[in-house]
Amino acid sequence: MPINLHHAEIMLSAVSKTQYPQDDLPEIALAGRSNVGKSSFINTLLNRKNLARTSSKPGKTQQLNFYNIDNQLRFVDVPGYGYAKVSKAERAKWGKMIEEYLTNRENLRAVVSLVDMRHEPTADDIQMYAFLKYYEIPVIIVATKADKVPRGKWNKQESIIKKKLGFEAEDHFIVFSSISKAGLQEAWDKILQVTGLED
Ligand SMILES: Nc1nc2c(ncn2[C@@H]2O[C@H](COP(=O)(O)OP(=O)(O)OP(=O)(O)O)[C@@H](O)[C@H]2O)c(=O)[nH]1
Ligand SMILES: [Mg+2]
Repeated sequence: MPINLHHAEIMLSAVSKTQYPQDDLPEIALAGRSNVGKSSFINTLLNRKNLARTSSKPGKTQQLNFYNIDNQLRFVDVPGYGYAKVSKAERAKWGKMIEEYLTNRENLRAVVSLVDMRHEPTADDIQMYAFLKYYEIPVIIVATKADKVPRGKWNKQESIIKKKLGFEAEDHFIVFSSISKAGLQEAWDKILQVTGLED
């Protein structure tokens, strides 16, 4: 059954597992540093301007936001890491929230891990990828903001990012832009594949 993207809405926000949706819809979580473009990725895939709240102010998303898509799958927008102006206590709370979700959630099919295509992955990016590999969670690396990188440099940036992350061939790598929509079809193809929704 094709997915009707018009039937997408925020379902709930949660900080701990008692608040998660209690059904068995497949979930795709979005991880990445603050301001990398997680919420923009969701909006681009759903062809909406502002369903997932985006902002030029980093650290805006503070909870796990569950987006229901046509009662067939969910995107889970995870608060970004690496935002400097966050207290130690808040960071610890954040870590606990993310870990609880990523390590226990049966609905989770894959994590879309976003990195900024213009730069080398940060220490946090590398740690996140290692964490996901450790827990054997399938990863889709999305190198975003590709509109800011000249096409002639795409291959080089991809190699640099893969090397720094220790990228494993079993995972998927997509060059993406919320502005140019590069990688949009590839992202959907992969998501439908890992959620078992492709026809
Ligand atoms: N040029 C360009 N800008 C982008 C792209 N994706 C996101 N942005 C911009 O980057 C900023 C942050 O985007 P968000 O989608 O809010 O980032 P986020 O990862 O959800 O941030 P937090 O919720 O704070 O963790 C916004 O100003 C977006 O317009 C992209 O593909 N290209
Ligand atoms: Mg966000």
